[in-house]
Amino acid sequence: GVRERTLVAIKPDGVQRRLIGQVIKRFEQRGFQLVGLKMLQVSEELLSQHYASLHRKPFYPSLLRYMTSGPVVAMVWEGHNVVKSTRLLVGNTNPAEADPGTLRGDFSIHISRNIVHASDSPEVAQKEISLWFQRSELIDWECCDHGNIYH
Ligand code: YYY
Ligand code: MG
Repeated sequence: GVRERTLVAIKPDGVQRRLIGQVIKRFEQRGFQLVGLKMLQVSEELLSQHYASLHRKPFYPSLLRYMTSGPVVAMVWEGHNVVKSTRLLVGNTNPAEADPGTLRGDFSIHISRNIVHASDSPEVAQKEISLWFQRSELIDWECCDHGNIYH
């Protein structure tokens, strides 16, 4: 539906490199709607839950160090097909495989510094949103251009 939501996080490298505006701009210009936004220093506890499926990967310890190395900007974006569209907009996990025009394809080179996170399915998105945000931090609102973006 039009109310599908996904979690997007600008990772510490994206924040350090002053890419917050560039990332937000791509979602705004597409027509997606922002329903949650905050800057935070992520705890190991949160990350351990967020990346639960990666605990046994060889890169996990360095992923944890990187993701806690500085502040992250977490967002929830809403819209039709937003989970799939966001993955396409963000690009392949490995920037070397990410198409030009995608965030990773335009702003990163190495898999260990790929600037953004995006949920990979609607089910995972719901879990990640409830892990990262309180209900009270998410705003239900209607944008005035809604009728021009949807029929
Ligand atoms: O969802 P996505 O971020 O595109 O990739 P995941 O397979 O979920 O891995 C999460 C995160 O881990 C990835 O964005 C970078 C890091 N990573 C890595 O550093 N080295 C790898 N070989 C694979 C993933
Ligand atoms: Mg993932």
